[in-house]
Amino acid sequence: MVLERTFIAIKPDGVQRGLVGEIICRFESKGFTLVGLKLVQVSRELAEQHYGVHRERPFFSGLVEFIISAPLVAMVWEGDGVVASARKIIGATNPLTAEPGTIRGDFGVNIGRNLIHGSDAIETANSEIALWFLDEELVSWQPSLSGWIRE
Ligand code: IDP
Ligand code: MG
Repeated sequence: MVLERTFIAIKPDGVQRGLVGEIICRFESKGFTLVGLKLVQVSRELAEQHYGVHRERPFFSGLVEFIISAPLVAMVWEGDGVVASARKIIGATNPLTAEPGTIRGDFGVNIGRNLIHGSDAIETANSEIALWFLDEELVSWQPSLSGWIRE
């Protein structure tokens, strides 16, 4: 397995609903390593850039307004296969169809309030990490438990 990094954001609804600890816990308990973390009041420019691929979609303007409406928690998580695994932990885009046991499946009921973002591929992860974090904001470290988490 190749050690990967992915960009995860707890959206404003997750922060407002007091789910930051619960959501971080899902990734920590799984065995992934937190290498970047900050609370951000996002600018319109950053939100539009982050969701640029959806610019032509009908929900785009509402999505940008939502993302800039209150602080979000931006994170980078590291681990074997973390990009695809994080998407599984997060669950399907629509919380109503997301499986129980996933973050969206356990805590959400509406596609416009689906609590969390996770990069959808390794290249996307790399560009999102570069968009949201400066190099010096990311910390490479070896958890002392790592020998009990991976061979
Ligand atoms: P993803 O977050 O699971 O990758 P995408 O299709 O990339 O889902 O959509 C990005 C975000 O846009 C979703 O997480 C959600 O917040 C929002 N979104 C997607 N589809 C809709 C919709 O039909 N109505 C409202 N918001 C939507
Ligand atoms: Mg997406």
